[in-house]
Amino acid sequence: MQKIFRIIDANINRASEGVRVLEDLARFYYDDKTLSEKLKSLRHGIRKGIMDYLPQCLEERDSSNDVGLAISKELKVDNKASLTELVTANFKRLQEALRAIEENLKVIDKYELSKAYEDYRFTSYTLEKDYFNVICKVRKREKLDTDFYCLTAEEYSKGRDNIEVVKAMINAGVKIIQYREKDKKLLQKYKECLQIRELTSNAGVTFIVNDDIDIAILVKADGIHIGQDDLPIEKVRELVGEEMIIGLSTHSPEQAQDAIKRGADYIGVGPIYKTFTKKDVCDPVGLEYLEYAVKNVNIPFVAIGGIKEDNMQQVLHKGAKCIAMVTEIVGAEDIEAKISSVKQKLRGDK
Ligand code: 3NM
Repeated sequence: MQKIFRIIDANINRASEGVRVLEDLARFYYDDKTLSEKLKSLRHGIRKGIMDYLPQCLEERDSSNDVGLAISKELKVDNKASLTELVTANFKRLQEALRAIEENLKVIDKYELSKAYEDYRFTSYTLEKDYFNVICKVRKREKLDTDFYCLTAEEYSKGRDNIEVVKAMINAGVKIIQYREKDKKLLQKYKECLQIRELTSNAGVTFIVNDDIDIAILVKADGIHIGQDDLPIEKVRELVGEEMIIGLSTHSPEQAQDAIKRGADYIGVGPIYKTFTKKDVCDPVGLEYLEYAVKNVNIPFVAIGGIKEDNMQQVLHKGAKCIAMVTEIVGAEDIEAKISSVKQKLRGDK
């Protein structure tokens, strides 16, 4: 029975090493204090729990004669294609090791201690979910990390269709495009979104669908943008999951705070100036609400509504990090040239 300690020892190491990989990623890559602290405490617990039996564990340790080592060296299944896979693999390693410790402690009548390792296993399931949410949040922030946001509006596009307009936006280097069509039939919108999804995916451009949650899910858009009169954010989140970006149009400080509390990933702040593009929108909130947002909104936000090449400097001077334009872009004679000129101003070039 002493040899059971060899299994326990191997699995204590396996579990602790797995946690260490997760902890370092949480700490140095994802910069998440809460997660790294929880993982650290778990790692200490796993190591400490077995301290009384450390002599037996070390006595039975015989790593150089481990028959599993040669097999493991030849296997390529542990190549890590992505950070998510790395995280998942290490949580699985941790959970399997904890289960092995748990079962083997029972074999040698350490029932109480076995229960402690069962608790650690359950802690790890919760942490895995928390970890996944942190990864989603970071990914979504990366997808929203741009200073210029474009939207479609076929009726103002000078006879060009949305696909042509989107191609021009992509060619000009736009990093976020929202499909916004209020009066088209659902099937038509779905077909256009399918095409735009392919174009944006190929170009690494973030694609957001306005209003239609079903279309956003079906075409695997990066995000959904909704308004104040649409379904509550929490319910939209239930439908689209953690990975999808949810954006919400807001028109006042109260709406901004409410959106943050409810889990919006970004908000629209507007209309900054008079706009004729959004039919049912309130009067301009001017630069005042934007000033509030710059000081108090701690999630990404995009200034929108009546913004043109010739008034964008005012918006930037107020501190907006990202601006959106609809008619100024889709209605331009030469969309690519217009975007290029706007981007120059965003960079601060003359
Ligand atoms: N949302 P343009 S204003 C889609 O205030 C949209 O939430 C707004 O179009 C808001 O750049 C707007 O042509 C229309 O003025 C913006």
